[in-house]
Amino acid sequence: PKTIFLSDYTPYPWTVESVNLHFSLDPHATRVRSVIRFARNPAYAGDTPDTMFLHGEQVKLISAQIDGTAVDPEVTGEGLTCAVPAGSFTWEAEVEIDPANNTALEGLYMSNGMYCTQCEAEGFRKITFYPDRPDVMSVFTVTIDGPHPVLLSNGNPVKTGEHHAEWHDPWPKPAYLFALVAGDLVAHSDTFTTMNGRQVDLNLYVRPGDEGKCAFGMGALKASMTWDEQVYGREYDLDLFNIVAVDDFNMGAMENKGLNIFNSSAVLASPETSTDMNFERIEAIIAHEYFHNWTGNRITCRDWFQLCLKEGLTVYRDSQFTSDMRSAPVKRISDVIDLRGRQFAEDQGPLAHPVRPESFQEINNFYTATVYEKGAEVIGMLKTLVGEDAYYKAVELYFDRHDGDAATIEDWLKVFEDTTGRDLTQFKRWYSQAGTPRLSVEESFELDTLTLTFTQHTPPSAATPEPQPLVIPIAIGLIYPDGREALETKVLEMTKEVQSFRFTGLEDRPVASVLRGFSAPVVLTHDLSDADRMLLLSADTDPFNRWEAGNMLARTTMLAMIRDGAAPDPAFLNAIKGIALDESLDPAFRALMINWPGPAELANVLHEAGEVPDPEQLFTVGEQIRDAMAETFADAASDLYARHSVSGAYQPDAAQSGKRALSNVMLAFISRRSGTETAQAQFDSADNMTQQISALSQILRHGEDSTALDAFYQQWKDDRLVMDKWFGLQVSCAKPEDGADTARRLTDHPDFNHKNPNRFRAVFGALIGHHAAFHHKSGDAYTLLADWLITLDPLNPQTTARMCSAFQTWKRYDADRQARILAEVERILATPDLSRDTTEMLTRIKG
Ligand code: HT7
Ligand code: ZN
Repeated sequence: PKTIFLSDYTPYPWTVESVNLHFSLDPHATRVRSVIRFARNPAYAGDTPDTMFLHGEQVKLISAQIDGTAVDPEVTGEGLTCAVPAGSFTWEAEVEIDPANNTALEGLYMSNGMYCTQCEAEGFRKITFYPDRPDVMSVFTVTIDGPHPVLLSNGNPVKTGEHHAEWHDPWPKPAYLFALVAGDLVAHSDTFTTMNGRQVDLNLYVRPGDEGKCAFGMGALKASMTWDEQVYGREYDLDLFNIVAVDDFNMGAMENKGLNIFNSSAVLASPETSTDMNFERIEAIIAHEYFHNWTGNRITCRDWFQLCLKEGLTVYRDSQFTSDMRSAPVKRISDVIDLRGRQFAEDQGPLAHPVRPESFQEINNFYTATVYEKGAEVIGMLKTLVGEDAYYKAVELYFDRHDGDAATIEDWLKVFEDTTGRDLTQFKRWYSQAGTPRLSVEESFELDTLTLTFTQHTPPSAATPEPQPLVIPIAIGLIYPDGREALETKVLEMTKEVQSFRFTGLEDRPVASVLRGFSAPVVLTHDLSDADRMLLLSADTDPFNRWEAGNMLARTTMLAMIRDGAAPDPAFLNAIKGIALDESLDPAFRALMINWPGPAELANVLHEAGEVPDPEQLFTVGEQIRDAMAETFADAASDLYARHSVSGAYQPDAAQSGKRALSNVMLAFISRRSGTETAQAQFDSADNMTQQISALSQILRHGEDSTALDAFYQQWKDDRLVMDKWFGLQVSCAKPEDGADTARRLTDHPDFNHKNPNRFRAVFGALIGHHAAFHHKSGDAYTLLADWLITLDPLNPQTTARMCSAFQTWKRYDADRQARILAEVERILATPDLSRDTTEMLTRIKG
């Protein structure tokens, strides 16, 4: 496979002035006619070539003309090459494609009888021949003939009839933002009046039967539109904003201009079928895709190496939105848990790459936690360094200066340099260096002065063999032993490998609260005593570091159990109980405080310390901790459970969902100690999915029979999103030794369909997420996953390749597990005609 390098970028020799597309829809023989007006690109250095290359894959060329004269281009599996005239010219072509056989879900494909598209990153080339690169932007007009009542494309409708529609999108866009949908759909409609008084029609199109699951998504869309006006001054720019829900989709959603397409799991919600976590995720994804209208669509990426320009910024914006809509501390803590779990694992393993990668074989493999989540952290650091006002000024300049552009990270950083006068040369290393920096801090105290000496070190990796020091914003505060704050949050700017900061005029030796709010995505080593951590746990004014103190104590406790068989310290367990009982605190925050580090986090910590994690032992220690917690809460769990049970109508808001989170942790403690009676009662009376599924999970873990599981199936067998939960839960709740068998048995179930990514992920995502089951010493789970990846790869390379990341942590484990994983990786790699996607992932994982 060919490797593409950032350093090889050159502009396309032509600009595309306009694109007219006509679709005649047919499941196996859709015809696409294109009329594309090309002109010389003044930004192209050198003579314009006399042949033109257009991307095209799996499209059959029927006819082609240039300026009305038939031409006969040379066609390969990747595109076509054709002689072209010197100046402007018009390319016309007709091609045929086969959407019904498109199981890769990229390009134009069918899902439950409905046509839909997915063009990011390089799917448009599966629709017709085109310069399919993000820096080629054009105005699209689209006509559609098809046997469906609803025919949609980007922009504003020009004509819409029963079997014919015409759409015009006035905003120049790259082909990856093109979209088309045709189906027998129903709309949930509303309107939004923008800050300048323009009325926008809003529609959420769904399959008949799903109308009752639209109201929340529509509300989230309107809230996002208002928020982007109020916080970033961004107004929507078309007369219409459409969202379509589709069942077969590789990712969460796609920000096509004016026609967002969503995985139905990322938009459809009702109290009876969706959990609180589903509602929160849906709200965030709707916001994310909507925010892309400015950060991604109006200003797009010059090339795919700049992916973090739109994704990092948009993730940052959606996290701001969620913080504003819900609880900022809870959002921050949850984001950091997620970052450490997914992004750190990536950055510390064989798949490590910079936020802006410098080479790739398959761009679909780079929609990663590093590009998205570390990319968002980099924006957060920039904001911390320049301050709130300068941040918004710089972003305003970015919108003014680059509206309509295909931009780069250099453009992004330049607006910050121009508004603040700062030199961001060193800061830019966050975009070019892979690896998680390690930051350690040493303290010394003399008279009234505390000196903090920080050392930074980024471990070299294949992607970055010689890392250089980064600019690290370190937010700190100081707390006196009596709990008073000695210093409010202050941001230190670390630029050197080793750097000291002094704090004078102190009454007493304080405890330093370092990296408040997790102000940089680093691994911090700070040798605090347990007593110091206990102080921060009870008195830190920074909610993130309060949680972090508890998390570090929990880590230490579990590591001591693993290493020395030590019993957990009752004082610490009681301190956590004290927080759980503290009614002055948000229940959602309290629920997070009771949460102990999971086995994947512990495995990583052990690996970092040069030890080999034993998944079975990690599982046992997790069980012991849950037993100890259940004992600690023996006299309080029932009362806390009852006090936080929500009465009245279900609301998916932060207040109610926090209470449910806390009460369901108590339900777990009760079930562990006293059996499943309370869980069964909750299951029987539940009027919402959060309560029903939490109860079911306790019944599966601690109960004896499958009555509730069967009842759940009977109740929900016609709801595909709930059935995904039914599949996943059985794997998550299985005993480690039964995990692979449970997953295997579920793949034989008549409702299992590996072609549907949601169902495939329900089973195998759950298996991968069940650490002790996936890494069971038999190696059965490795083999089962490999078998199914081999089956799925020819049908859907994108989803297969993403799932391969389950194997990225192989080096952490013992020689036997390593050998078993590597054998499966080799077996997959030896499969004839393995996709480029999967080949690249596994080759990188092998190292
Ligand atoms: N920008 C989108 C990324 C994307 C995608 C979405 C659906 C299917 C395949 C895809 N490949 C890339 C989604 C986002 O970040 O908002
Ligand atoms: Zn995005």
